[in-house]
Amino acid sequence: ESGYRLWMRYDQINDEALRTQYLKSLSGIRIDTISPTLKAASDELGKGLSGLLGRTLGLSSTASIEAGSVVAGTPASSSLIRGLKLQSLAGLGDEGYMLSSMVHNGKQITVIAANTDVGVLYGSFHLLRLVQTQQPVVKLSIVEKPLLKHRVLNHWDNLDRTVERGYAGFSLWNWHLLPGYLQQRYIDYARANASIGINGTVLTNVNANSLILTEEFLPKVAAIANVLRPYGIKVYLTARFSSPIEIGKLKTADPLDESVKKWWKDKADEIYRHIPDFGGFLVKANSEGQPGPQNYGRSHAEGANLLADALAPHNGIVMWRAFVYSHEVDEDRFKQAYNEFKPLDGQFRKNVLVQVKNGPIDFQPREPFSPLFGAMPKTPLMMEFQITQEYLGQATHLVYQAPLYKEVLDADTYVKGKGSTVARVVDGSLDKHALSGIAGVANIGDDLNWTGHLFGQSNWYAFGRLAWNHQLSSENIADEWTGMTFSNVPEFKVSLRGMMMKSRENLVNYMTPLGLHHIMGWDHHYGPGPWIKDKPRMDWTSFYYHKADSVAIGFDRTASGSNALSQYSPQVRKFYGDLKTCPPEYLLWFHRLPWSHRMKTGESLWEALSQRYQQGAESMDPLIAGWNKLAPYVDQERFDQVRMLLAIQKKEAWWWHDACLAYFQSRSGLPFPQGVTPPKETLEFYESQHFHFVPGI
Ligand code: BDP
Repeated sequence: ESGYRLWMRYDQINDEALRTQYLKSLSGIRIDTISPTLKAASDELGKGLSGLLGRTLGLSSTASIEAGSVVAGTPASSSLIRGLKLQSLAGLGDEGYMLSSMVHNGKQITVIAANTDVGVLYGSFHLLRLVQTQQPVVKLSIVEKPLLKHRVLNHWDNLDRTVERGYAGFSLWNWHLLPGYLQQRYIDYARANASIGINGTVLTNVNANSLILTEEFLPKVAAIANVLRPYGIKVYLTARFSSPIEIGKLKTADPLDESVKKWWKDKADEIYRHIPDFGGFLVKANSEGQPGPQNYGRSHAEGANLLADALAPHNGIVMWRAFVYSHEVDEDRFKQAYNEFKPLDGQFRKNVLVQVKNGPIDFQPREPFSPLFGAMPKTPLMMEFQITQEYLGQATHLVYQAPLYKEVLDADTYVKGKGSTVARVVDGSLDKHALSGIAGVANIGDDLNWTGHLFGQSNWYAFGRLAWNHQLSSENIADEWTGMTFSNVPEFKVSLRGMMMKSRENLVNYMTPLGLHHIMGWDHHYGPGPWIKDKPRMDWTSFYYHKADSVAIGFDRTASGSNALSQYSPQVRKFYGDLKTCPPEYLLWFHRLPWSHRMKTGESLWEALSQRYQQGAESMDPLIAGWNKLAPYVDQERFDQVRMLLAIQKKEAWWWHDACLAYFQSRSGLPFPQGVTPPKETLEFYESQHFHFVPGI
């Protein structure tokens, strides 16, 4: 058991009584017309229920309806569903579904109904999830529809199959063998995504290569799109802004130039000839050396609109990233995306979403929410989370990220009074946008278990579930995932939930406690590097963010410092700006404080910082002991995968502890408080560590 089957394992339920009970309600499947999507649904139901219930279920388009039949379809695909005249379908849109226990001609049946085939597919996965997690399937009355429209994975995959910030092997997309050879993995990827409602995927890196837009690659992209289509997944590509020059032989890529406009229009037409339901473009422009409209003195809006106009006739969208920070480092990097984008509010075409990273800097273990959320009411803002663990221990640390995602989604911007959460900005309900979306930078590669660390699967899963419904709790998502991936034994689930729920905070403690941020190793971002200073850009160093000296530590973002807090609404500004209310988790994000600063606990800042590092590193022992206790519930191979990685994680957690404490003590000059283990080696030792190979750069 390598982990390849993800959460779609469908092994027979051990408890015979339970199986018998399920078989009473789920004894055969009837799906009438078979479109590719309904075939996917019926295959999944057939395979899943037969596996779980240990009996091959009759699957038919003509079978008579018996007690226990599962009837799945839309009013268009099934005369039976049409005949039921289901009222709730009206409110379900084109992706929602209902699961209902009903009596039909005196027989108890289960209905999976939707307005569209993909709704039926989503409903089928929901029914399977209920059985996989051993929930009752009688008296069902479930109505679901997604809160967000575009639920998209972003692959940072290069055409040579390396993956930027990817720690799970090489890219899934085998460009060399496409379009002729279609791996089973593409189908399983589609199944996994459909099972959690992901409906789009950007195949290529945001640091884009224009070759993907040529006739050499488009047939390959079309082949992938053909595999994903039945599963309701649209394909998107990253568009390199200078493509008209690089592959179009034009002299300019100026968005206001007529030949450039025509080039993109023709390019869009060409792409849609290959892929009639192509989703659109994701663009990183004028950021970290990528070309963009500013090369021609044009704004981000002018750049985005150029592409939006080319895609509009085909109903494509542009996801334009707000991850920008300028060449001049005189302004706090925290403020730059807001400064550049806020003035453009209202200038984007209707088919543009501005895609904003969750925090103002870059996917740190903890960031306050980006102040752009709430600041651009006239523009739909798309959330960008990172599923791949660039700054969260890469593929060796067990970190369940749902709590991180939830923390951001549930944060209150207060822009329209209390309750103006980031989630409501993103789902469009706050400012009444029809377009809405969320993106997750994928952690998927060609490793046998897809994500490098088995628990990376939980983050892919959690991302999808929250993209569908951001109101779900992290605990429930963890329970679903563990039940489907490992075991439904209650003690097992409770223990694992506890371990998963603590994992992110533990990591914050051993990496960046009390609001420290961006203190990782240079370039590869592997391991600690709080000493990093004197690099070509100040805001790529660690020192820029913590500024620790013999007196104080932290980044003053209040009015006496960079005043980045002014980008938030007054309530948020006050909350973080006032030392009386600022939670310790965000302290050094917003305040520069003397080492002697008294925390609410009575400890000094130095003591608190040291203790958090200690707590973080020490948290590894209970985690390891906890996992070892779960051995009886997990097969050997997957158990060992996690066990070995936990040992590496423990070493690395102590490495963070030791290196950071050695460094910060060299600044504070203070003794380690009681109970804090002094670093094993000297600061020079930690600084001298070099790594010849770290994946994902
Ligand atoms: C940073 C990564 C870099 C990405 C960049 C981005 O270090 O590899 O290209 O973000 O999001 O997190 O564009």
